[in-house]
Amino acid sequence: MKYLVLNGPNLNRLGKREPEIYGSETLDDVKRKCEVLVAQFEATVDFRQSNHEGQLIDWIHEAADTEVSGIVINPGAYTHTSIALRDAIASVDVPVIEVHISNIHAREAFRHESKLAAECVGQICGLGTFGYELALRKFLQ
Ligand code: CA2
Repeated sequence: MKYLVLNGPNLNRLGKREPEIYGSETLDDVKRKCEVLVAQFEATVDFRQSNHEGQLIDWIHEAADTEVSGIVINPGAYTHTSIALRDAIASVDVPVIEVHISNIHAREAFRHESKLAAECVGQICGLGTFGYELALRKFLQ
């Protein structure tokens, strides 16, 4: 089985600023943890990051055409704004789990709403980068 982990805007800065909100791990650290986890299940993971909405949409479409079994997405701030990403998730048969490192419900009001969550299997937030592993475990079970 192969899985796709997508990361949205600014997540390439993880571990470089705001450790009190996002922790001190870099996105490369998270990638390695995901790779180690899926290898235990003889699966593979393609871990990607983009600052561009259209690129994330193209990757979601590509997943549907390349037999990806599940997508884990941290859409970054596009979570709260992007009808286009929501439509992309709705347009594919691949199950999607939304992940946030921070607890978006305990932060500014504009972060409380997700435009994507209703089209996802579920949402994990506030559990730090462990959320990525939990989401993958759901697919791997
Ligand atoms: O908690 C999350 O994972 C978020 O998706 C992160 C987004 C934020 O807009 C969402 O509301 C919640 C922000 C990603 C930016 O990451 C940074 C990393 C290091 C320093 C500053 C920002």
